[in-house]
Amino acid sequence: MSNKQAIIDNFQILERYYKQEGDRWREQAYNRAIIAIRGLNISDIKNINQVKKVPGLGKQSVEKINEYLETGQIAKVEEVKKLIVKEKENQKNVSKQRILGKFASVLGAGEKTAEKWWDAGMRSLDDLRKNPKLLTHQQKIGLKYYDDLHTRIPREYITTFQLMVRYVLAKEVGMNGYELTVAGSYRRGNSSSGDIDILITSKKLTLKTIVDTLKKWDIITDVISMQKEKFMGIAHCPSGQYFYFHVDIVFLPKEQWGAGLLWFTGSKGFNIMMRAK
Ligand code: DCP
Ligand code: CA
Repeated sequence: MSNKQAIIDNFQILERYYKQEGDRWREQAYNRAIIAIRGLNISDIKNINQVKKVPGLGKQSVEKINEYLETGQIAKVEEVKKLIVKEKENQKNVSKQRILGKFASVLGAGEKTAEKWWDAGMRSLDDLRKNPKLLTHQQKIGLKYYDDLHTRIPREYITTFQLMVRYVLAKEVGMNGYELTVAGSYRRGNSSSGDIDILITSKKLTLKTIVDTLKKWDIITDVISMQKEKFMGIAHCPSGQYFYFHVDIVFLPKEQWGAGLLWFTGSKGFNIMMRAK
């Protein structure tokens, strides 16, 4: 490589470094110097006298060129090179962390799953959606409703939803056939909630018949898991079908109602304190 090109390369490193440091004055000085060297009407720089008194080349730049001609490198460039590489790696790490964070926020995923997806070459939620083989049933649902599931549910919406569920269940077994309470943060009076937690007890209904009824009315759209006493899934208001949310239904025998209500109302921190006592 000619000295001329090598000096341009070195000055480009300095320009980038000072840009990174926010030193606009030096950044521009090296930018002007690069333009000046490129514009020189000589094929190479062999002697420092060739670049003295060139418009655009300040004292500092001439000194650096001299240093290069005498030693074959510029100390400042060697020093900042590593810092620039580090900054690049840093940016890479930041974006990797951002993607891992997003992956871990998918319903049913955690830090380990996020790492696994990263290692499989996944870099976005859309990459995941195109690779269903990497996903569990729950994660598929998490991706399908990703934005909705990360939107808080307004209190008024939960109130309306609850009325609708009460109406539908009353159609099945009458008003006195069951007891229902929305617990969780809603029962604690919060103005919005992350999901809807419903507690039900009934002598006439089972959890299965409740879920089947809500499915039939197009209120429950997806089942995440179904156990004897607990349902987890996705629901929406059929009239407002563009917003889907997470619903947990806990079904309890009447004699466990009080304890269940206490547990399911929380908060989590309060429950931990209570258990400690
Ligand atoms: N709960 C608990 N221990 C846990 C998780 C939950 O005791 N590890 C109880 C207390 C919670 C209730 O279950 O209040 C409902 O759990 P949620 O995760 O739905 O929490 P919240 O309803 O309190 O808040 P959010 O508005 O985020 O849904
Ligand atoms: Ca909740």
